[in-house]
Amino acid sequence: MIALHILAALFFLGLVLKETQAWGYKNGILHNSIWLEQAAGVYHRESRKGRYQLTYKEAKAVCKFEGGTLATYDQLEAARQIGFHVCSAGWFDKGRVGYPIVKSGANCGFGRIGIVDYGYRLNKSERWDVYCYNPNSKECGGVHTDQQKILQSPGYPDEYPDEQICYWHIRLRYGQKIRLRFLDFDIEDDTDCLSDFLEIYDSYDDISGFAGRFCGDELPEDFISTGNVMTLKFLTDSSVSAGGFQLEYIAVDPDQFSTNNTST
Ligand SMILES: *[C@@H]1O[C@H](CO)[C@@H](O)[C@H](O)[C@H]1NC(C)=O
Ligand SMILES: *[C@@H]1O[C@H](CO)[C@@H](O)[C@H](O)[C@H]1NC(C)=O
Ligand SMILES: [Ca+2]
Repeated sequence: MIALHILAALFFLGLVLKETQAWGYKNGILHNSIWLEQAAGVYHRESRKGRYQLTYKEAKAVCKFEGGTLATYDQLEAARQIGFHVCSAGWFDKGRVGYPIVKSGANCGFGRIGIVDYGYRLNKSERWDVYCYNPNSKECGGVHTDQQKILQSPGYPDEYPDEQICYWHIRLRYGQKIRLRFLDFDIEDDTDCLSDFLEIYDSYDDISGFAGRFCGDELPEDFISTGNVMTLKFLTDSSVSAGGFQLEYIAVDPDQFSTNNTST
């Protein structure tokens, strides 16, 4: 019995020591690189029609469409602990509704920090956004944690299909940045890119950190993230396709930040 207690204590101490090395504060947010992989698969989605349009059944379908499931409370909390902050209430596992808040603000989360939890909803016809979990990547979007990778529109180098919704979430190690470089670019062109477009977000969701919307056949400039996460969103409408795009992302380590990237 005593031996067991000692073993348990040693085990716990080992965990604590292992954990502390990986923790760090940045912008007042506690980040933990160990949790990164576990939390990487959590993401927020809204309906194509806009905010707060999904019933519970539709929310489940949205996650399933991308090969995922509704996120559990623990997955959402793990993601929040490493900086996942979204100011929109969404369905998650077992018909619960809430959203993850990292930084308190007057307009969001009632000044609280944590999962703002609306509880288990009795009325599953209510309309909210959704939080999904999918740790695996697929051709159209997915969560990517590799240090370097080529991403491309579905079907590339053939023309992309109509009615696509792809989100690529890139999450690298805490401290790293992400550098995007476009290799090929051809998306149905129109003023304001309303038909088909690729959007870049300097964040882990498609709500904050909007950094640009692109269409046409001009190669967008390289882009470097401010943190270790980035989101790319590719939407196509119901007619007219084009050649699609191919881009490469590369991890930039802290010691490379000072190097100015004037080369292309
Ligand atoms: C459930 O929610 C929907 C959408 O808000 C509403 O139209 C409906 O009346 C609600 N049903 C009940 C039984 O409250
Ligand atoms: C990078 O560019 C900035 C502004 O152009 C300059 O002030 C800085 O010295 C440059 N850093 C290096 C390492 O070349
Ligand atoms: Ca189109």
